[in-house]
Amino acid sequence: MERTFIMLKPDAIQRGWMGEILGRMEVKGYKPVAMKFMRLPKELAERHYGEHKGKPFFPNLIEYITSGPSLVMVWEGDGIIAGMRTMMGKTNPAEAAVGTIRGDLAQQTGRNLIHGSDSPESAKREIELFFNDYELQTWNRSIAPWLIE
Ligand code: D4T
Repeated sequence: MERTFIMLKPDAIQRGWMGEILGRMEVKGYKPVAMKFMRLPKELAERHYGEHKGKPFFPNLIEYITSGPSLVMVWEGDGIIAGMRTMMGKTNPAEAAVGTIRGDLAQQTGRNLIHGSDSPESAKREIELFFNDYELQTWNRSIAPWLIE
């Protein structure tokens, strides 16, 4: 089963959208494996967004992402990396489809509520950046056969 790294960014917390967003993931049948509520230290934020270092939006991105607590998580599901990217919608919420998290709940790229890994390689890197092995829960739920054949 595939795992992905998901982060509800400080605007999602400030705006009170944790329950709404987690609810969408739960009703889809995805399974939480780890969660931490934390304000990202600057160094961790810069490592997470290392690929964007030097771009014009980088300083604002780091300021925003370290401005308050985020909810960092690992979720598991069949094809969840692509599935979560679809559920999140395009990076720019103005272009994100109605029905997606960003399309429904956000307006600007710099306040786009949520991050999700974009590939298996990113997922592995990001999960290892934020979590130790002992923080990742391996568990099964009794309804699993009604979700995965
Ligand atoms: P994240 O990584 O936050 O899930 O966003 P995406 O994976 O959807 O998009 P990304 O890596 O291209 O961008 C990372 C992060 O930078 C912000 N950003 C991006 C910005 O403020 N201005 C921009 O022009 C771009 C491209 C938003 C998300």
